[in-house]
Amino acid sequence: MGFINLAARWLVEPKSPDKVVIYSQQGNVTYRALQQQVCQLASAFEGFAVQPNDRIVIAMNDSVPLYVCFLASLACGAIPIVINPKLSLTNQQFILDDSDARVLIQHTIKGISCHVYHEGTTHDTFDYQALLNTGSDSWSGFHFKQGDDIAFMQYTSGTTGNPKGVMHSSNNVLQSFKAFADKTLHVTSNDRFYSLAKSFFGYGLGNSVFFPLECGGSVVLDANWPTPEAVVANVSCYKPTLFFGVPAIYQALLSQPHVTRAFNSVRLAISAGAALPEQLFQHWQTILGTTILDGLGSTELCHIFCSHTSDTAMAGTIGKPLEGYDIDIRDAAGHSVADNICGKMWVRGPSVAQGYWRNPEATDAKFQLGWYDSGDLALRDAQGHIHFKGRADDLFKVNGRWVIPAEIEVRIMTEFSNITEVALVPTEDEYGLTRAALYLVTHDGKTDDLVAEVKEWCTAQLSNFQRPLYIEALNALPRNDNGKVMRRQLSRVSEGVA
Ligand code: 3SK
Repeated sequence: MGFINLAARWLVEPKSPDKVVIYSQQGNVTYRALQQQVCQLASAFEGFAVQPNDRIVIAMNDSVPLYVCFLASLACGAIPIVINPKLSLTNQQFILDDSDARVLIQHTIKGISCHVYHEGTTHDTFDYQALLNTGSDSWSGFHFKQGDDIAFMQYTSGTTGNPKGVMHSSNNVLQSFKAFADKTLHVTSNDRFYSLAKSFFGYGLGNSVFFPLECGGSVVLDANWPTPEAVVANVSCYKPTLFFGVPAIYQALLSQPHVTRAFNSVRLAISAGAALPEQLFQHWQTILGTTILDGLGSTELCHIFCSHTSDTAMAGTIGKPLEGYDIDIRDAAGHSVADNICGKMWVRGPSVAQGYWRNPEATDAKFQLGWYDSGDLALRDAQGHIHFKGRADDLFKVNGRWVIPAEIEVRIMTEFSNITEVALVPTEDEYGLTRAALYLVTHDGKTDDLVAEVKEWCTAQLSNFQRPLYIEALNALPRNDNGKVMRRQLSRVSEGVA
C-alpha cells in the first residue's frame, strides 16, 4: 500500500457529508461538521508547531471532542494516544514521560484543556474551544505516511509492571476492519455502532472510531460509565444496530425491564474481554432472540482476531481465527501441541503491532518471527474451535497440579445466575501451602445463603486440589485503571509461590 492518512480517507469528500456520524447527549454531528472541526484543530496544532510523529496524549471521555482530537492528530501525522481520563496521576505522568508527549488534551471539571510541552518541563495551556475557534476549517495540510508507519499508540496496563505503548500502523487498522468488521460482522454504512468499552481500550477504539468511519456508518458516544439503566435508555433512544459489551454487562442487562423492546434495533451483540458463560449466551438468545458473538482480541493485534460468525455462534468456544490470522498453541518448550491440549496461545496476522514503544526487550520477548505471545491459555478442539482458558499468569499449582481459574470461574458463573463477578486465586493455608481462594460479587449485593451454596457446589463438583480454602463475598473485585481484575491484590501468597 502507498501513502495514507486515515483522517483524510474518512473525512475528505465523505460520501454523505450531511449524514450524522456521531450521536451523543451533547448533540449530533455530521460528517461535514466533523471534518470542519478536525481541520480547525489540526490548523491550531500546526500553529504551535506540532510535527509529524509527535505524540499527543488524549485523556478524555468518549465524546465529540475526543473524536476531533484523535482525528486532528492523525491528520497532522502526529501519533495520538487515548488514555483513561480517570487514570491515576502517577500512571498519567508515566505515559506522558514514556511517550515523550508534545501535547496533552484532557477533560477537567472546568472543560477541556490543552497543554503544549516545550523542551524541559515548561508548557503552555490553552482552552480547547478557544483553539477550535482560532483554527481554520479550510486547513488541508494532511500528512501522508507509509501504510506501515506508526499511526497511533495505545498503552496496555497489564496487571503488573509499567504500562507499555503498543505501536500500530494505518494498515493494521484497515486489516482488522477487513477481518472483523467486514468479513465477520458484515458492517455497512447503515450500521450504527454502540460500544460500552471506552475508546481508551483497543476494543472500544475499534468499535467506536475505526469501524464506523471506515464503513461510512455512525456511532453512539456516551461520556459516562455505562450503568445497565443508562445502556437501556441509550439503546432505546439511539437505536444502534451493533452493540459491543462484556459478559458482566450482558448479565446485568438481562434483569432490566423492557430490555427486549429496547434491543429491537440491534442486529448483532458482540462480547469480548472475558469468557462468556454458556448460560448467559442461552438466556440472551431465549429472551432477546438474538445472538451474542463471543470473540477474543488484544491491544497488540489491534482488535478481535478470533471469533464466531453469526452463522456459527455458540457458547463455550470463541470460534476460529479470523481470515488471515493463525493461532498456534504451544507447550512450555515452545512446541505446538496436539488438539485438545491446553497451552500458551501465539497469534499472527495482518494487524499485529509494530512492537512496544522504545522497549526493545519487551518487544523481543513478546513478538517473534511475526508471532505474538498473547499470554492467554487455550486449546483447539477437533473441529478447530478455540477454547479460552484464561491468562497464563493466573494459573497456580496446588499439590503439584495446575488450577485453571477461568475454567472454574465460568462454571460458577453459569451455575449461579446471581453472581456477576468471580475470581479464583492462590492463597496459603496455615502450613504455608498454596490453596485456592474464591471471591465473588453478586448482582444485588445479597450473599446470605449464597456463600454456603457455592461451597456445597464446590465440594460436589470440584476436585480436592481445585476446591477453595475459603469463599468471600466482596462489593466489587479490585480493578486497575483499565478495568482488569488485579488478582494479585486478592491473592494471599508470598511472592513467587504461584
Ligand atoms: O479483549 C480484549 O481485551 C481486546 C483488547 C483489544 C482489542 C479488542 C479486544 C477484544
